[in-house]
Amino acid sequence: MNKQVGPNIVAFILIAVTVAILAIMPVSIQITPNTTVAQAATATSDTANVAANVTNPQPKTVEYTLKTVIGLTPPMAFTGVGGDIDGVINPTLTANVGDTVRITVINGDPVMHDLKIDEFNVFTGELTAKDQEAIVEFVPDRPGDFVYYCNQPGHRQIGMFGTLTVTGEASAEYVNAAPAPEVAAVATIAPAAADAISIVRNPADLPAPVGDREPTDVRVDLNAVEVNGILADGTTFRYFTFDGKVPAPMIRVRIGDTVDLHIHNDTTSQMMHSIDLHAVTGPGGGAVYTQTMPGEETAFTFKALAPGVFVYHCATPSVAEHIANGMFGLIVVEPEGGLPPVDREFYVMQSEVYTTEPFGTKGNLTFDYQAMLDEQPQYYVFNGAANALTTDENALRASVGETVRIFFGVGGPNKISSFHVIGEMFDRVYDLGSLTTPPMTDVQTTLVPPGGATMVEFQVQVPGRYILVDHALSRMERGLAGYLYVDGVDQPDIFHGDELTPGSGH
Ligand SMILES: [Cu+2]
Repeated sequence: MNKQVGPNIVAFILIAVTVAILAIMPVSIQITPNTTVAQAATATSDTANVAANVTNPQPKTVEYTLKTVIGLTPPMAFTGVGGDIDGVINPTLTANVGDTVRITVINGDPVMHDLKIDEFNVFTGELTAKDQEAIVEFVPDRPGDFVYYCNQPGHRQIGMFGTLTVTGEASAEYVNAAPAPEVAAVATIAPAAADAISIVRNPADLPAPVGDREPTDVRVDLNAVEVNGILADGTTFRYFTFDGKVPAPMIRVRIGDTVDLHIHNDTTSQMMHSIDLHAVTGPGGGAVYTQTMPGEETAFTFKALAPGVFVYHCATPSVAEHIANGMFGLIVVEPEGGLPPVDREFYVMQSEVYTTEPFGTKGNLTFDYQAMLDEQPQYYVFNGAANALTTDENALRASVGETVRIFFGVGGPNKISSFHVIGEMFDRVYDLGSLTTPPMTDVQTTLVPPGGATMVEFQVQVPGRYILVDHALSRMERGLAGYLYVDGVDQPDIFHGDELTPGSGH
């Protein structure tokens, strides 16, 4: 087209011709069950599109329907519904530049999904209920292969994506568009969730020792439930939990026990959940048989073959996300004859919380998937929340002369803990949670890997406040601390000093 002479006149003629062509076309021609050519009203509404039509075919409306599917290969995907793409997993969608592309997305399960195409600002919003539908409509302005995908954490990574192939020439509008000005993102933080509950498990909340008994059958029921929880004072976060607390309930059995393990996923859940117990000998530690939809229940049995302190966790993709959001606990398999008796037992687990907003931000914080991939948490926590075990309600308590045992595990998902109690040594460390290896004695700090645990024992001999930390002490500034209060009479032969800071145990 010669742009030197009368572009307005040329545009007018083109509009007229286009309108004339459209006028003699049926409003809607069914080409395939899934592809409709409709009157493209927008094509005549501005000259830019008209210019594009010179090199591109007549704009048409292209319709596709995609349904989410779980449990095939890949484990999560979109499947085509109707037309040429019927039954095709993650089908390639095609369109020309200038076409109106209409995609209907049906949620095929009660798990939260969506559909996004970054380049065209396409987003269905979150689909939370089974059979919920959303329709997106857009006009691609440039050719290329573009990815459509589910934006829920981990879903794209395990297969929920496909290609939209656009052919033709880029529209004049796209070619001539000035670069978009950089707009600084304005962070908007939602107010703290009004229904947020404490998700902190009290460290004294653990089952009684198994003791000396014969092997038996044990049934364990866990309920996966997603809740708004209190992460810090004035700060809330969406947690994934087993039974509403972090860590999940300690499971305590004996070697030789047969465990009948049931996972129920709460009807209010928006995710699948499952379980992988490190005490299990079998596929996925149970995860293969327990991918559980909201409102459903799964079960499997296993025999506890080895004694030890083992981590268990949700193993639904993104596994790291489900762990970071609170789905982990310990299963203690006691040896024959049980564990040596102690005066106090405690249950403490460390994990990281990945939020978009910086540490200390008030309001309802959002999970940051990229920060998790980068292993850059904002919070480090014992038992689920910032400084959770420093409160009067949840601190550890013992008396002078008593022997304390701490089952300590790291959910992670990513960071090793250098577990230490300020003001004490561990008399015994059952390193890496092994109960068949003789314990190390007189240890200051012990390493506990993600997905690992330890059992430490020590006698408390001097009253005061002791502080549980990860001796990577920067993490104390991000919420990682717990108090052990020891009451009783002073022991000046062991420790004597004039207290400078009231209440400080070190
Ligand atoms: Cu889960």
